[in-house]
Amino acid sequence: MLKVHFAPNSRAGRIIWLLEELKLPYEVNRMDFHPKDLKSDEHRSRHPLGRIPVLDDGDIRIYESGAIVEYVLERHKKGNLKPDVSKDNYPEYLQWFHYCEGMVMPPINTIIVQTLLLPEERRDENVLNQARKLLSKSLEPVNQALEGREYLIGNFSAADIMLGHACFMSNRLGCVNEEMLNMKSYVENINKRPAFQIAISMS
Ligand SMILES: N[C@@H](CCC(=O)N[C@@H](CS)C(=O)NCC(=O)O)C(=O)O
Repeated sequence: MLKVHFAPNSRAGRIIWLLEELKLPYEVNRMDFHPKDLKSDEHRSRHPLGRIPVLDDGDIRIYESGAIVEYVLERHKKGNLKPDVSKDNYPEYLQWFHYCEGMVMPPINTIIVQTLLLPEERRDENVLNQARKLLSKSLEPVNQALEGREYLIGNFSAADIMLGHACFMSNRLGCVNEEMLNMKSYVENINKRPAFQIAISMS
């Protein structure tokens, strides 16, 4: 059985969301989003940096949320969350899938560090403002791509599980401004999916 090493309010939600969309059976090792769990020897033996998500599939262990999503889609072929390589929307799918960790998550990470993780005396308002600006800029092309579309490549796909999750987080951090109408309705579309609800309400 697939086993997800998980903590709430994290990218591990992407994996739960994926497995729920695909209706694949899985179990969860729930940890607290806290160094006592994530930086424990036990968890560092799963992920050298003590991060989540990590997936176990029998003897196979894999980390990096995007790699896990790809792995599950290929090894447990089920559902229709990835266009075939011959399809016109395949390049778009790849682009948005990777745009998530490449362009959107770096400023989100900085915002979380600067608002939640660092003690107040070490926070830097300039770094925070710069990250907020960069995040808004990174979201603009996503907002444009969503014009007239319910999901990133039209139909719901694993690109939404990656980038949609990051858009949801951006919105929760107050970084999707009111003019980004497509993004606002995209986040609502995601929020309506039962599999997403299971993933974000898991604690
Ligand atoms: N690029 C990695 C990022 C993994 C990552 O940084 N996960 C965060 C949770 S969203 C984490 O484990 N943070 C704990 C820490 O930084 O100590 C992925 O997509 O899996």
